[in-house]
Amino acid sequence: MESALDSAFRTSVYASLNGEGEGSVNVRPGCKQPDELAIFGGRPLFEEKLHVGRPNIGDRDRFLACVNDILDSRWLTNKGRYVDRFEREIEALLGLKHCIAMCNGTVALEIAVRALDLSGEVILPSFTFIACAHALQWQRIKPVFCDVDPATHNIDPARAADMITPRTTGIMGVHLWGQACDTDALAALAREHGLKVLYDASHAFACSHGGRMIGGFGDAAVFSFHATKFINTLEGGAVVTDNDELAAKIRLMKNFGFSGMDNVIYIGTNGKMNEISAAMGLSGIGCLEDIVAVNRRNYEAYQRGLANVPGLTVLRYDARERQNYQYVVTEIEETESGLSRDRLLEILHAESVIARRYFYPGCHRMEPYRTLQPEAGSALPETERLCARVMCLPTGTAVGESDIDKICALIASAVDRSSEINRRFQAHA
Ligand code: T4K
Repeated sequence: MESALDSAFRTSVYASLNGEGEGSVNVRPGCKQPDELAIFGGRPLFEEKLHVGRPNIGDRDRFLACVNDILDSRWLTNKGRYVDRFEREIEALLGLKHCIAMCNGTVALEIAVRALDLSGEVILPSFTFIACAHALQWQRIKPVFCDVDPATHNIDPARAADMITPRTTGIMGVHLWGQACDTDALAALAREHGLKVLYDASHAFACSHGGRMIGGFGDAAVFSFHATKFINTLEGGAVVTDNDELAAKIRLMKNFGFSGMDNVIYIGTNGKMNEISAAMGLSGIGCLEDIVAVNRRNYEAYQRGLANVPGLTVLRYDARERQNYQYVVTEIEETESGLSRDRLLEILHAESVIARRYFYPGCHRMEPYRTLQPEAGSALPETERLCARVMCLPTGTAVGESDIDKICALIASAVDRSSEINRRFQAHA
């Protein structure tokens, strides 16, 4: 039975969530008293875990029909029809001359780095997935970690300029969360210093910048089509470019350097995408607008639901651009919310809401970089700040609007009772 106090508390939380005054009688599912929280022994809000990065499945029937066709044809990989169609559809969608599909985004990055003849030092953000740094270090290129713009979370061109040395050969910008880097400033920097620009556009498939599709900036760009990405090929990636020569080199490199049967003319590796992956990607592209619509609906539900929570902001997307809304990125300012990001994360995880601290703790704090570059953090104050504040919330086609309402109400009620929650944490410690 709910006590009068519980009921008054729920009412006040609901009212504060909706900016209403006293007297509201609504109770919002998800609101919890501290002693109802799963972290303190209560029943979790969700029976099944809600994940960040639950795959978007696309058109299942179309996919399964393609799989049957692939099996019937007994053509599973190596210059197959589905990979070819996948590449052409991406070229058309992005308005680019070349898409070279690969087995994953990391290999695509490695091949692009090599095809661009990068060496010595390459400047990139630390606030990104570790694959970016590894793709360089793997080829004995030093990743030079650069700070980010706190508003966009993307590489800060002014800080990048400070990090250029005679050994610098390129810049790897990452269009984080689907939002473009400052491509004009980076292009100007690259021109001035004779550098190559490679973009990691893994988060930015089907997003635009200044009305142009992302993928068309820099010397080349890389996409990831991992299961967790907006469009997935189970595992997969691609390099896109308008440069014919570079594209030809990359095509050789991803297929052992083969140019026709029995004829190897270049050093290469095996970066090929298989046919079933391409079929999965095609079924996703066929549903692209539907997936965007669900992501956008979810994003807007979070925005509404969290609008009045003190100390919590949801990263805004530029409504003038095409967005995929694949990530719901929040920042938590503990001095206002009363709860640290990590405490809130613990609370959410106990409730089966598996929010993620992307990209904690920053590449520079992971091996081998932590050992190789122990001082790197001193040049990365914004990165360090973001690593302690950012939390991504579950979204995608596996998450419903009512789930989001509950998650928002839960967060709001936890922030509302932060002092008591903190006392309980201390008592349990
Ligand atoms: N550049 C950037 C900026 C990237 O974000 C990434 C990858 C890359 C490059 C490299 O591209 P790939 O080589 O991966 O194509 C995940 C992904 O593994 C990784 O692909 C992704 N970025 C990164 C942001 O997230 P983890 O360590 O968080 O993965 P994991 O296994 O914890 O999965 C994330 C969540 O997704 C889980 O909470 C559960 C859910 N999930 C995952 C899979 C695989 C599912 O529900 N179903 C699934 O099948 O790195």
